Amino acid sequence: MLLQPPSQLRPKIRIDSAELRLVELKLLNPFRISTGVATKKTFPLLILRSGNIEGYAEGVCDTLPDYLPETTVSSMMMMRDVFLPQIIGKEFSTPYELSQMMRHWRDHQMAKACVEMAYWDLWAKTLGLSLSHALGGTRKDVEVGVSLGIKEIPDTLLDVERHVQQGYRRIKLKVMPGHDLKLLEKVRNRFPDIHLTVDANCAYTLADLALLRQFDDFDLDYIEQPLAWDDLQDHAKLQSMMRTAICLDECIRTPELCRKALAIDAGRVINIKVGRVGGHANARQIHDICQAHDVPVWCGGMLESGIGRAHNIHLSTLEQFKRPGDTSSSSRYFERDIVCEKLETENGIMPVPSNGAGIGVTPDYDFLETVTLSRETL
Ligand code: OSB
Ligand code: MG
Repeated sequence: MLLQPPSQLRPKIRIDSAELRLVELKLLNPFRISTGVATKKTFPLLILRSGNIEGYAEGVCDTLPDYLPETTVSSMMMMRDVFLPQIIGKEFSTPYELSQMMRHWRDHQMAKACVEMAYWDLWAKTLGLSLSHALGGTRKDVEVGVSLGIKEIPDTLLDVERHVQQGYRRIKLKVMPGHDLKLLEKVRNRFPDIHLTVDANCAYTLADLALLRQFDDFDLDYIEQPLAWDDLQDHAKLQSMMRTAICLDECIRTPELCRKALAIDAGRVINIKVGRVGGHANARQIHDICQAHDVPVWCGGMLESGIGRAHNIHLSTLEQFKRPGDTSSSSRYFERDIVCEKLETENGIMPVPSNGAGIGVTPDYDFLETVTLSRETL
């Protein structure tokens, strides 16, 4: 990527105004993970305006701090009261400049990401580039898998079967204590050849070592975030005692944490979520650190609408994204999405959205109006 873009890629872009909405979409199916169940997706949607160009992004925060500490309220507050007032009316030449403005504030990665991502879209559109190209990506489409929420085992078997038939390239099962080995045994017996992974969302501790080591029997591509969201040390200990690769999600929130994790072999695969790590610049830096360590990465998801999903797909076109991502078809999540374009896979392949420059999708403003809970202009 263009960490120091040449002068022709440094247009002065003045951020004239911002529109911050809170949007709510009903999920087609409840999504249960070890920390709880989601029946709807409530998220901040940010529109940055410069002249007649609009840049879009969505926040990946949850209503309550059950994935990471950030919440919808804290994220909206940081954008409205801190980040947006710092950038509106100002000119930026690159997303790195803007990212730098927010750097000294601690944490709030999801709020920072939302602001930075909307600017990436503006920047790429001003340059007439697809976001993928602006980020340094090359692929025209990306491989995807699915993340299946916790259900009764027979229902999960049907879920797996349906998605394998649809051609998804990897099946990820959510697990938790009491819902793990028996599930894996049934799924593995029935589907001996699929790429299979599990995600515990921090539900275990090292006291479960004997149990976790039995996961080695199921030929998993990796086990995602078995231990605490703020841990690296115990993951390193667990990795040293398991054959299966550990994939880190929650505990990688900055490039620094990624560097430290790889230095102690706390994981051998990294799930990159652009929202979790504070934006595309950090995502790209984590990507580069992993590339230097020959550690594969893949793009995670947070049940995003078409705006966040499009950002994720563009990011996934970078070289080190060597495992299928979680950016599956929008129609798996929502009856109707807030963008005009379809984001659908065919045989486990998601095309990079390309309706114009930037993220390549456009809001369906009429529908968006009907699912907007609040809206403010800054
Ligand atoms: O841990 O990857 C996760 C959804 C919400 C919170 C955390 C996670 C997830 C998913 C869903 O696994 C991925 C998706 O389909 O968007
Ligand atoms: Mg995860």
